[in-house]
Amino acid sequence: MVITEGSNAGPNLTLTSEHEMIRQAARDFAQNELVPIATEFDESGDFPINSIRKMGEMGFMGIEIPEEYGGAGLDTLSYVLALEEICKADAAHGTIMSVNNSLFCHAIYRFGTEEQKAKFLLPVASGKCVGAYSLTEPMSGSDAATMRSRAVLEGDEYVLNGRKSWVSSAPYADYIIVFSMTDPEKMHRGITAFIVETDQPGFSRGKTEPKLGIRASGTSEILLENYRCPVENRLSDEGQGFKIAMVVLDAGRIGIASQALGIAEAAYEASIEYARQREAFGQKIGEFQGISFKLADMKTRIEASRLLIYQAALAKEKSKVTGARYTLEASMAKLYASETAMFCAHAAVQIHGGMGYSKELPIERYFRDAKITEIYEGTSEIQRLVISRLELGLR
Ligand code: COS
Repeated sequence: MVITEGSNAGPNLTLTSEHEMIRQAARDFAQNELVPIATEFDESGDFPINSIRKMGEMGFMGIEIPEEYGGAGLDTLSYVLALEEICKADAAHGTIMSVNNSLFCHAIYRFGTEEQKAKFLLPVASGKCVGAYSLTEPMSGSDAATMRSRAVLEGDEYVLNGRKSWVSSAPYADYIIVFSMTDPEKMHRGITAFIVETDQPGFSRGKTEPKLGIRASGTSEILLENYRCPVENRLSDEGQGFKIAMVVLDAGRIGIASQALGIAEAAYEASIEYARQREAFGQKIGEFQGISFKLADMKTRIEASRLLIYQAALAKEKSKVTGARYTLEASMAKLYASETAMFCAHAAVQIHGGMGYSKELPIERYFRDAKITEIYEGTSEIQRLVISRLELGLR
């Protein structure tokens, strides 16, 4: 992205021609391939494996991973631009893409050994296999350090036992990064990350969640019953799991912010179109201030979200060189963009009136899909906690 001196309206933030090309490629793919199937998959709740495979062929499943490890070798801005376009068409595809890129590939690329990269990153970043991430448990959500699952070292294998919940992509995932307690007395410093292969004995899937939105993204429990994980599949050292989980969630939150932006834009564009056409009391409804002010607020919040997301993407890019954390930027982007998605989807339903409530239009889907962005990968309350602690110097 190039930042130049601009008009009275402020600096011009101009995308490079390469970024424009990536955005256009993602937009064309999303509008041509995903828009036509989004409603069908939302209704069935089936995992859209065929279109996910196509996204892999397009390089969307490991955008920031170097080509030698199966990825597209692009930067974070390319990732957020592509993800926004995918989510504008269908947020469920976006969830699968975000989890694959931010939570699985990023974790293995950043913390994995060369052997782990060859075995797990290459197939997942290229989109041939699906990756997932599992931190949450039935009694451990926001309070991630209180997990009950256990991993006990026996010879050169860890024996994993426990129940993990709300694992996105789990019904289809080939590999899942699972966080488990190796030393409960050490609390968060006793958590370790493991790469679990879902075709091995001791691994099974529990109930699939009947969700309000992003219904095609596939979310289930996973059960580990004496699952034997070879030491070479441990990600980084014992006790590093909580830090890995948090570092990876920083990347994930930029992804969810981009997803939220895509949903907000879809809701906004449909609303503008409707407000231009629909008439009431002898005029276009967009001419009523009650509607036009809603549209103004939607647009303003969308553009503010975009700036926060680009700022977070640039901070992440910089961190590849400096190693500096971008927790603050990621949390602010996620908080603001997800609340913008909810605001815009809510306004879009209202602007469309009865048609906004009908399954004949995708507006009600945007409304259902938007809600999760305020919940997963850290609720809005957790983002406020993270931001305020950092600003107050408490962490
Ligand atoms: N990057 C690197 N390190 C981080 C970090 C980050 N973003 N956030 C925390 N840490 C480190 C801290 O530096 C601290 O390190 P030390 O062990 O060296 O002291 C350690 O992790 C513990 O941090 P903290 O004391 O802040 O942990 P808390 O238990 O208070 O919890 C919150 C922190 C609540 C922010 C964390 O548990 C969280 O993000 N929860 C939400 C989890 C979530 O998003 N779940 C959804 C899962 S995916 S659907």
